[in-house]
Amino acid sequence: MKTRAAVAFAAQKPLEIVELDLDGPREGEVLVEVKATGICHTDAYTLSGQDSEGIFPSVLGHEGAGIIVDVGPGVTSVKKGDHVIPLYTPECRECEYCLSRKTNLCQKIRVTQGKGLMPDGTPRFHYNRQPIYHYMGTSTFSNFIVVPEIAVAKIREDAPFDKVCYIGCGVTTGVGAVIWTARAEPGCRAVVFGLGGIGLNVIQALRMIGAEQIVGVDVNDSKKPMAEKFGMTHFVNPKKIGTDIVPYLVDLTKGGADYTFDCTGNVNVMRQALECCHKGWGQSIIIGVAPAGAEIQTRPFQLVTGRVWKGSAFGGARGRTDVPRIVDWYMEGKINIDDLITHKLPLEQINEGFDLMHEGKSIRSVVEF
Ligand code: NAD
Ligand code: DAO
Ligand code: ZN
Ligand code: ZN
Repeated sequence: MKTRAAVAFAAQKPLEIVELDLDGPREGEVLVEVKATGICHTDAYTLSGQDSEGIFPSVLGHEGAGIIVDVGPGVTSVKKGDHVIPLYTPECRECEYCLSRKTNLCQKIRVTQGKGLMPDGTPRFHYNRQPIYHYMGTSTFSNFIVVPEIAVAKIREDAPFDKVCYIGCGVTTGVGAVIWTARAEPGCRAVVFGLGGIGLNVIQALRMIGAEQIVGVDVNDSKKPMAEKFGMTHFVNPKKIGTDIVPYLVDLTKGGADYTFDCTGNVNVMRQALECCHKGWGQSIIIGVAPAGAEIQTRPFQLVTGRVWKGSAFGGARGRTDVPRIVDWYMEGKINIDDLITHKLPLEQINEGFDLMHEGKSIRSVVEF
């Protein structure tokens, strides 16, 4: 069949809208009609050429929602007509990683996914008979995609695609870091560094679980009103306090935070986030993705004295199990997604969505097919 897609033919070049050939689903695969997709920093990072795993030409996009329109042989967990969110972190429920119950990083299709291929080692997209590679196992900048059944979360049918597509990455990353990575408890004190799309989702999850204090830190004062709307109780702009941020935050949180979250990707901020944790038990969760080659630093005594440094990918969420729960939380009004979708665009204007993100004018732009 044919599908309309925004193709990244080369790094640092605008995406081009073309019609691709798409092979149908094979054993264990499903064909999804993508209804809406968000544009995330990671798509821009790969398009910039800095991503060592970036492959061109490819169809980017990893934050989508849509409907299954066909299934390949042997598919049992989903069927035609099901509403789904594609998962860049699949959940096979049978690999060593899934069975460990210690991680959400299912490895069942990791090798081929990293090469931009389907699990049988071939691509489903072609253009002028040349292969076009998949991206993060999802490629949601295409109107139709083929993905393994272990890489879709079945969701309720009354959930609006143009909102819940954001659960495909940003919402789950922020909300999940609080719920599944930190396992933060009611009454805790937390500091969130970076009040962009990810930080706001961390904040609303902290409010949802009943955190006592939610301190937001950002170098940009304009982030304050939205963060307050999402549950931030105190705002700190490090450029305006006139003193070292770490002792300032330790004092503000009455001895250090129980949980801190880096949502900036800046390694100096990651150090501050660790060091303003409470002695003896504070946990710092790294969510931000640092530039290629960057390294983190601290004095080991920070860890000897009980602070814990952790990372979180896709919020520690097991996609097929946890993503439908987050969709329910949205539908029940427990989390707010609507205010985070600041722009909606047709596929033809997808490059404008990237511009809005680079200019800091959007929280999330969503492309509707
Ligand atoms: P964003 O650019 O919208 O927000 C970042 C915020 O950090 C901005 O408000 C900016 O003003 C603030 N900031 C920058 N430097 C700062 C500093 N020195 N001190 C305090 N605040 C500072 O980005 P986003 O969409 O919210 O994404 C945040 C990070 O999360 C990115 O690095 C992204 O790649 C990463 N991410 C990680 C995962 C994961 O699974 N771990 C998934 C998605 C995104
Ligand atoms: O299992 O090695 C692996 C791959 C894990 C990929 C997790 C990626 C999460 C962080 C990148 C930002 C995603 C938008
Ligand atoms: Zn993303
Ligand atoms: Zn697995």
